[in-house]
Amino acid sequence: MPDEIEIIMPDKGEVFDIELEEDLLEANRRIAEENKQLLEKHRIRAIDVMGSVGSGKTTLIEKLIGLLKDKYRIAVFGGDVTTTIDAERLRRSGAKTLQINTGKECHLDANLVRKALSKIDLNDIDLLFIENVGNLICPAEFPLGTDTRVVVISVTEGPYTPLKHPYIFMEADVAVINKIDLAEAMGVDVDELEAKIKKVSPDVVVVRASCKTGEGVEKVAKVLGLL
Ligand SMILES: Nc1nc2c(ncn2[C@@H]2O[C@H](COP(=O)(O)OP(=O)(O)OP(=O)(O)O)[C@@H](O)[C@H]2O)c(=O)[nH]1
Ligand SMILES: [Mg+2]
Repeated sequence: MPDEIEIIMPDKGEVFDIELEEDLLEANRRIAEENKQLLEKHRIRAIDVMGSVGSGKTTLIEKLIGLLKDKYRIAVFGGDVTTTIDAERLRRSGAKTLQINTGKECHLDANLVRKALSKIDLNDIDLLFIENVGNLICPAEFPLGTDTRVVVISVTEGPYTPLKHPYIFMEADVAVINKIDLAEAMGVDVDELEAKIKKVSPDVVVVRASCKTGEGVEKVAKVLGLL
């Protein structure tokens, strides 16, 4: 039997302690800044992977780990509401994995990430992927202290995602259009989808991928400056 996956959860009342502060978002930003400084001090690249439910976040991270595990010492925090399904998958890819369960929150926050950071040896890793909870709204408002934010959308969400959820694209440095192998079946024009992303967020770097086949994953690693 493999070791049990370690689970980080808010202590009873902990979420409310932060909410009692005047400005929840400001409190989150402050802790995110502390996380960022801590990560910088240890020279750790940290990447927040956001996107809707089922867009391919875990698959992308799995593929990136496969590509990069000989070059970097990699850790992953898997954010999810209650399960360890993703953490089990990610651990099989060969990275040190920790699950962060939010309980019922629809996003990770800097406080939970700070807790998770305190559980790993920061001298032992170079690269940290944080899979956020599948959601296109809430994670945008809660930076975690990573140096880079990636949003993964898939063609199976249809052609309107960037217009309906502009904020997550405005927050992201890189947008991955995933499942391009299914574009034709879905009747989604990938050029148009990319144009919509650029319309709401002109500076975001867009990469097309099929994380299932691996197409485009190397390009994602390159634009992240990891290859
Ligand atoms: N056809 C196709 N399927 C894909 C691709 N990427 C991921 N999938 C499939 O899409 C499903 C969801 O992928 P995940 O990687 O679990 O998605 P996720 O964003 O991590 O999902 P949550 O964590 O539940 O939000 C799985 O069945 C994957 O095999 C792709 O490029 N093409
Ligand atoms: Mg996942």
